[in-house]
Amino acid sequence: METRCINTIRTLAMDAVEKANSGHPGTPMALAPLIYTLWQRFLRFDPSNPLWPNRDRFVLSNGHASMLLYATLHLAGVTSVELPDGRRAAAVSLADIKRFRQLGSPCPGHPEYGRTAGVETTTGPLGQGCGTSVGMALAARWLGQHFNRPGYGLFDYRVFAVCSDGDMMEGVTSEAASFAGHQRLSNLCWIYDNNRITIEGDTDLAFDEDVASRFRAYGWNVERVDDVNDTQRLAQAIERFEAETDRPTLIIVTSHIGFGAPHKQDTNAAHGEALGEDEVRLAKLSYGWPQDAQFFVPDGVREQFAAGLGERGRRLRKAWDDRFAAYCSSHPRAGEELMALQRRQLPKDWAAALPVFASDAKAIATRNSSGKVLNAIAARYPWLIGGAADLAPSTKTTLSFTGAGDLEAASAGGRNLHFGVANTPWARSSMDCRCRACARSAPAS
Ligand SMILES: Cc1ncc(C[n+]2csc(CCOP(=O)(O)OP(=O)(O)O)c2C)c(N)n1
Repeated sequence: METRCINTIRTLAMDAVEKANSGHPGTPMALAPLIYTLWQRFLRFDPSNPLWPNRDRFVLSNGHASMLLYATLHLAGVTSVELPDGRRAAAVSLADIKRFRQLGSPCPGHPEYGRTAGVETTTGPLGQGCGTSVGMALAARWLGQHFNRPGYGLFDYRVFAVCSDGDMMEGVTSEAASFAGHQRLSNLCWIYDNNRITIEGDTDLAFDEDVASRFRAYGWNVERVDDVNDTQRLAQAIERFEAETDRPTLIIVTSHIGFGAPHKQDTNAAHGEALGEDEVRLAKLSYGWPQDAQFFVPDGVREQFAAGLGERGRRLRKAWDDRFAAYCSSHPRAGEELMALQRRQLPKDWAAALPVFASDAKAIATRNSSGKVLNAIAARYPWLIGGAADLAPSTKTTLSFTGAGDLEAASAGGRNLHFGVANTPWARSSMDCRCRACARSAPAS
């Protein structure tokens, strides 16, 4: 049944790319065993409630392999918005998969946050998902530190990001990984698809660094799995990640792009275009699949996901809901705060102590007035966290009120984030980004 589920992901991806005559079949074909193992055996995620606050986050940083995620969201029965009769529609139906890459489809070429339930962040520009995942892991730890109370462990979710050779080449990935190591984010797991193929050909063209040594130097735990089809080894590596307590984990997995396609496996021809009818048939033959069937989901596959991921996620989410209800009785203020955060509402009194500056000849530098305003707001806005790329003394963005503190591994509930001299698209990612883009794309709950 495991093989059947994995091959269903592979063939749905191949068929969707074939129908669209555009997209990336090779990496979903290669990584199907990985996503199956991770989601089915480990991910704490309730398909019937994809916004449950303590869910594990899954990020596909190599967003071009989007069919890997869409096929899984479909088979796992992830639901989206609530219909008028209380039922919930599928986040990705089989009909949606048949409309892969078409205008308005929940299955765009690259995953887009806010368009498809179960897509935790927009990816496509390589490196971006890696970076964002660091912000997510930092947020998870902050939430735990801020909201957990004795007897009420509300937040302990993990963040998994799948990344590719291209991600590893991108500079932002290095910045984010270095910072994650510094912050000792043991709730963060990256899984690197080491297939040694990019668009122009073999990675030898441009990339011979020792990735494992680089990440060890960043302070990460590094695991290796020599064959992505060995789901036992994959599971063991993920278990070792789960046992880590003070450093992030990188799992380097060797895979074969276009796995099973006799003429295209291990070549860049499997990267970014439809395989072609004949090659698809031959790949299906190699899986023992009916060659003429398209978008075929065999009996038992959806049920298998429901019995594994679905059952585990439902149980965990329900236990969390009960715990949160009790938490709200014992700690009503914190409970309200958490609800406001989830709803992206500002605290009621956030503007109660705003300073007023006289408009007179004795001017005050705007960075100084800005710093005072920021502090006046932040003192009443517990989840306002920030930093300034090593410039806080200059930009006056340090939060200096009593209890603000630094956000470090040893003080994970702090408010000042020292992220160094970094480019930081990743720092903008955590739990309550209020930029226009995020506000626009907030998923319907
Ligand atoms: C920042 C950025 N530059 C370039 C691209 C275009 N692009 C898409 S995939 C890719 C590389 C593909 O190689 P790899 O990352 O190893 O993915 P795989 O072929 O294994 O799926 C490139 C250069 C991109 N998506 N993002």
